[in-house]
Amino acid sequence: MRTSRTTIRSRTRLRLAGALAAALVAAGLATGPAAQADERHRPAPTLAELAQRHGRYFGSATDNPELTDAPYTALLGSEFDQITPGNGMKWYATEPERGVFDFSQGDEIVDLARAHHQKVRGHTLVWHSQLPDWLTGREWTAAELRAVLKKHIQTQVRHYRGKVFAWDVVNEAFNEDGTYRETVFHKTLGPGYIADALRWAHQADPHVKLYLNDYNIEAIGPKSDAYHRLAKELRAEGVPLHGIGFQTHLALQYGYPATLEENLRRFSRLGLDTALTEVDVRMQLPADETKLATQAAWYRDLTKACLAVRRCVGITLWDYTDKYSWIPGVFPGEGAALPWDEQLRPKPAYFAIREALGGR
Ligand code: 9MR
Repeated sequence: MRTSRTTIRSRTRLRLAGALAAALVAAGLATGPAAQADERHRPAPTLAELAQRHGRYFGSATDNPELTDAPYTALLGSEFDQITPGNGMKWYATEPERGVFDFSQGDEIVDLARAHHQKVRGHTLVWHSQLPDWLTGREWTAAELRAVLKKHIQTQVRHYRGKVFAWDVVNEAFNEDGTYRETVFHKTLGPGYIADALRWAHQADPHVKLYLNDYNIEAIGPKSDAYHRLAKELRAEGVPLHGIGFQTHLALQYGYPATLEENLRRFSRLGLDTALTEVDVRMQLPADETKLATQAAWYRDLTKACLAVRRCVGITLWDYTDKYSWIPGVFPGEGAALPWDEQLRPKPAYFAIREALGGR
């Protein structure tokens, strides 16, 4: 087929006009009925996109057994820009026998996150819970346990170097009254195990952000005071601590932590990042409209608290759907804690988060 010069020229003109129109629409400059219709049909920005406008991430925990649920992983992959493995990077999973490492569960989640351009928070290196039997089933001398702890931390941090942007290095180190929790690590090594753990992790990956993480520290009180004191000391000694993770497992029956924003701010003033790392807001079942509305207000308020504090870097839900929440298994009669229900339908809390992030 012969094509004349005029046809080529007019095709080029058409193509240019199309490109120009697309650019105008993208820049929000196009007006008229067509552009307005386009605006109406544009998919709503995700929580991640809304959070990014504030320089924050919006993430969710997930767990390996759930990854076969396709509708679940579709939302996980599209709505969030950060993933935290709920269990897959814990000690029992990664070093099931002394010196024998298995990173398959964590790797599966890292691979999934990479496929969706999501970043990963590493959770967790040192915790008194979910430890392997070989560690809990015998006594250790301080020298032995130090060697075990150092090897565990450094092997795991090295494996995930460049793949996770932050680590919960020590999880849940304090009691409610602000005294040290009597864990195998504290009992055997003394409180210095925390500074050591941070230093060892830093040696293994000098770029990754290192956090201490705990629950019931959202409000100002004895437990968060203990973290404030420790963080100040560690910073003064030059120990590589970069952030504090506020798990934020809230429950309607205990009231909203009204000092959250002020608390986040006092940690920022120490030069630390903060993050809401395991957010859920549980209630006594059955859920009803009033409880769901209160829950939505709490999600709105905690999101706003993080946005109000410059160094609060992001928010992570402890999974995003009631279908996979840990709450009913641990607190019988309680649940409905997440912004999506068991059928993956968004609840009032989801819309409240959107609104707090400036979306509609
Ligand atoms: O979500 C985790 C759940 O699947 C486990 O059964 C549970 C065991 O304690 O741990 C859950 O995650 C915890 C997290 O690692 C640390 N903070 C408290 C979380 C809820 O227990």
